[in-house]
Amino acid sequence: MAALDRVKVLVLGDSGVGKSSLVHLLCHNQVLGNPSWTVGCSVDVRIHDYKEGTPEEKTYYIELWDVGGSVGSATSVKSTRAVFYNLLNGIILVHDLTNKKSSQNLYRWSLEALNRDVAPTGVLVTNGDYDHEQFGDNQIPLLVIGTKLDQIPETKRNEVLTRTAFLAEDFNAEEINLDCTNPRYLAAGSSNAVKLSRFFDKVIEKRYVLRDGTQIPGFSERKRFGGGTLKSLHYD
Ligand SMILES: Nc1nc2c(ncn2[C@@H]2O[C@H](COP(=O)(O)OP(=O)(O)O)[C@@H](O)[C@H]2O)c(=O)[nH]1
Ligand SMILES: [Mg+2]
Repeated sequence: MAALDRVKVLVLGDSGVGKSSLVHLLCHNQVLGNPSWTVGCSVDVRIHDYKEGTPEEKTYYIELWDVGGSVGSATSVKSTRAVFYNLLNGIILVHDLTNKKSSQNLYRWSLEALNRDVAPTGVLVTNGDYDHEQFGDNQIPLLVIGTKLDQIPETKRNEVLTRTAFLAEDFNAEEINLDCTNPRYLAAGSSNAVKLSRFFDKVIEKRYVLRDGTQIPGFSERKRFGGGTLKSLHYD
């Protein structure tokens, strides 16, 4: 694998929402037969064609990091988990459409990963309300994925989808709702597949931009393709 041809995307959300199932589907285009409890952190890779169909097309390795655990963990556990949050390029926030709590917890997950989980009294508490400013200056691309769409009765779909649309808007993110046990939801050419591809393109485009919006010195597409300046730089 050539240096710098990979990006790191965190997959965050409560236990049981379907992260392992989703990652398996994203990386292998197959349903995960027998999901087992994720211990610690697991990483899988999706091969992505950046700017597919254009002269700039290039294959990237998208590492999907499924960190696992609970957002309500003790501070000591959270700080251990924080090592996985280094050098992240994007975040997929996963919630279970049948479980409102898992949606609410996405605020806490994202704040934790973006290193803003600071004040215990701050944004996290107030019954679902939180400070939009917290996400205003975020430069890391986010995608919100709702799982278990198949478990929502037809009569409740509109209500649930309205709720998730607001959630995605809060994160300034695109959203995809699906059933992780059915690969049809991500079929090539479907609107979900297009959204997904656009998200990964954005992650790749923004990978040299720091959290505060500044460019990492010396890192740009021009440099990368223009000369051998970065040849000796390895990322692992
Ligand atoms: N019906 C249905 N079940 C799902 C879906 N996504 C995940 N599951 C099931 O939910 C359970 C937890 O999934 P898992 O991927 O292990 O969740 P994780 O703890 O977030 O990694 C498993 O039994 C999955 O088969 C979905 O979209 N629809
Ligand atoms: Mg898991």
